[in-house]
Amino acid sequence: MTDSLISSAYTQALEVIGAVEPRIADATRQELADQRGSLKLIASENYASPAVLLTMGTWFSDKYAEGTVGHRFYAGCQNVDTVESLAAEHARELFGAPYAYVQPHSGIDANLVAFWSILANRVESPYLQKMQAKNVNELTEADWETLRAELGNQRLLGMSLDAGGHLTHGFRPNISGKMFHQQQYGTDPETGLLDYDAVAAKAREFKPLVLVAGYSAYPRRVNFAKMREIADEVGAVLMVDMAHFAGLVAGKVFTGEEDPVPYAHITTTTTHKSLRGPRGGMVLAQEEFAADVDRGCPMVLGGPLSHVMAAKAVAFAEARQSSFQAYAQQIADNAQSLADGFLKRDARLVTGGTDNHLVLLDVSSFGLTGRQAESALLDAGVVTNRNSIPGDPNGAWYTSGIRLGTPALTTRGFGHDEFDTVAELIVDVLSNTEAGTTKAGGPSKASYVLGDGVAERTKAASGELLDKHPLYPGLVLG
Ligand code: DSN
Repeated sequence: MTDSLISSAYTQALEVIGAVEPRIADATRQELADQRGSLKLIASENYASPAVLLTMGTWFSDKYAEGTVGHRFYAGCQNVDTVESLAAEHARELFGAPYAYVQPHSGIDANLVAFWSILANRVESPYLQKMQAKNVNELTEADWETLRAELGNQRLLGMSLDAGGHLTHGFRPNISGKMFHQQQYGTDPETGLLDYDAVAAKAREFKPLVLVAGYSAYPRRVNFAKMREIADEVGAVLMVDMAHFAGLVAGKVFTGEEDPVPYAHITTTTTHKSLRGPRGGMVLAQEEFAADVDRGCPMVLGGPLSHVMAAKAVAFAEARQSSFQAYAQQIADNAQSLADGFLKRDARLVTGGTDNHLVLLDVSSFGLTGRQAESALLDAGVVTNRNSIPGDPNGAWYTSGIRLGTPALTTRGFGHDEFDTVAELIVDVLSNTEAGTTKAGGPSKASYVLGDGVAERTKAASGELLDKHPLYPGLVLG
C-alpha cells in the first residue's frame, strides 16, 4: 500500500467523521500527534500497521455472529465464517497450536474463557454434564445449588501481582481471586527470579486444579517445561497467559522450553502487545480442550467483534512474514540495551536486568514513588506506567516501580543507541525530581517537583530521536 493511499484514506475518513462529530475527528488527529511526539514505553502497547487499523473500520462491525464457525445463532454469517476461519488458521500456523479461538475481546475475556473451559472439562460433575448435554430443564434449584458449590470450590495457583503476575491470575480483588480458592507464588526475595522448587512445593501442598504461568511485569523468561512438570505432578491444568510476550513467541525468540504453546494445556494472549495486532484476545488449546473453548461465545462472551477478528487475521499474516522475526529479536535486544543503559548509570532494576521485552525500574532509590516518577516522566514526554515491585511498600496504587517496554519504539526503528539515550533521559528526569509534600506539609506519595528546564531539555533530546524514526512516516493528514 502506498503512502499516498494511506494518507488519503485517513484524511477522507476523518472528513466523514468530522462532518458528524468534529470533536471526535479532532481528538483522533490529536491522538496521532501525541503518539508521534512522545516516547511510548508502556510495555503492553505498540503501533499496529495501517493495514491492521484499516481492517477494523468496516461493516463487519455491524454483524452479529454469536456461536462459532458453521454453528451460529444468527443467519447470514458466511463472511464472518471466512474471517474467523482465516484468523484461526493463521494463528494455528503461527504458534504451532492444534486449536485457536480468536473471538475473545480482550485478555481478561480470554482468561475467563480458559477458566470456564477448564472447569467444564475437568470438574467431575453430573450436573455439569447434564448442562453440557443441554438437558438444563431437568435441573432443579437444588441441582443448581450443588453445581455452584462444585464449580465454586476449585483451586487456582498463580503468580502474585507484585511479583509480576496479572490481576486475572488469582489476585484477590479480581473475579479470578473470588471464583477460585486461590494461592499465589512469588519470586525469590534475594534475586527476584522465579524459584521453580518453591512453586512446586506450593503446588504439592495446595493441589490446584489450575496452575497459571505467565506475567505482565516479570522481566525474565519462564521455563514452561518445568511449569508443566509441576502441573503434571499435582494433576493440575497448566494455563499460560502469554499476552505480554506473544510477539516473542511468534517471532521465534522464545523457542524450546521458553515457548509455552507445546507445554500448556491452554495458552491465552492478547493480540495488541508485542504481537502488534488489533486490540483483542485469543485462546490456543490442546485438542482435549478445544470443544469447551469453542463454547466461549455465548457461554462467557458476547457476540464476536468480526471487524477485529478480520484485523487479527491481517496481523497474524504479517507476523508470519520473516521480517517479524527480525522485529521480535530487536525487541529483546533493545530491552537489553535499555537495561544496560540503566545499570551503567547506577539505577536499580528488579532481577538486575532483563531477558525479554521489559525492564522494571525500582524508583525508590531516587526517593520517589512509582506514581511520582510516572507523572514527572509524562511531563517530560516519556509515557510509562507505574508498577508494583516485589514486596512493594507502596501498594498497587502508588507503587515503587516503573515498567518500561521496548515493542512500540522498536516498531518505530529505535535500536541500541536510541535506547541507551532513553535510559539517560529517564535517569536525568528522575534524578531531577523531588518528592512533594501534602497540604498539611507531610511527605506525599503523589505530588512531586520537577527541576527547572528538565522537561524542556528531555523533550528536545527525545524529539531528535523521534524525528529520526517517525511514526507512520508516509501518513500525512490533509
Ligand atoms: N493492561 C495490561 C498491561 O499493561 O500489562 C494488562 O492488563
